[in-house]
Amino acid sequence: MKIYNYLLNIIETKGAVFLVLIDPDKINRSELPAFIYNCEKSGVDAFLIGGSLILENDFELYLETVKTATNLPAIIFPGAVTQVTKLADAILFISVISGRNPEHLIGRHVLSAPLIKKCGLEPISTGYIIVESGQRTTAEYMSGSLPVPRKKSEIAAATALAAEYFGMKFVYLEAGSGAELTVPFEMVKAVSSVCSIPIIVGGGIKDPNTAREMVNNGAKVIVVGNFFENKTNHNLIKLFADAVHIKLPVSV
Ligand code: 1GP
Repeated sequence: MKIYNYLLNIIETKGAVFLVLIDPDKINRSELPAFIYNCEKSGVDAFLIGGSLILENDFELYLETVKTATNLPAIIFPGAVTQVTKLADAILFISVISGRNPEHLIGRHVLSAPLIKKCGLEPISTGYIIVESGQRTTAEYMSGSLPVPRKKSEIAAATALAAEYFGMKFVYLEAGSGAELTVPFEMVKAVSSVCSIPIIVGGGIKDPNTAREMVNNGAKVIVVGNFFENKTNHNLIKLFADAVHIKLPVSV
């Protein structure tokens, strides 16, 4: 529970957590130290490492490079059983609860649970709700599941509540990496009004104001990945962190 408690503590002290998602296929290993240093000094709270489809074949080496570069937690965001390594600090143990595909509801979990135990990794049980976001996303396609329609916030809220009753630790409202449209604010609000477990929101967030608005509507963890895969956006990391950390005064 070490990393989970670390995240809860940040929610308590800073208002919300800012996570940067690093997709090993998108950020070259040689560029990691500089990028991670920049994130760390800009106020990023932890890293998610992974993605729905990863072609980079040395996940272990990638994690080792991340861990050498930072003391911030590296949390696996798994797309496959091959993305389990003891070098990480924790793993989001994700069940795609918006879908009805048994493989992604429980199948992969049965295969990965013994590996996670063997590695001594902290599993953080997460109900993953894929939300319609314009075009079809990799998360949607790879999980073989239908997303929740954008205008059906009540479905997302009922699904999130079911996750809470299952004892899950987080609900993740996911528009998909590089999504055209983010999760609607109304949906974040509807979910946060019925559900007392913290809500992670990610997918298609490209500006600090959107990140802040997600938090204002009840999100407790904001994930940004795609936007920072473009180096010209790296100077904005701090603005995102400041926007997410609503309880902290903005520093210069
Ligand atoms: C994707 O929610 C994450 O799984 C982050 O999305 O890459 O669009 O920021 P982006």
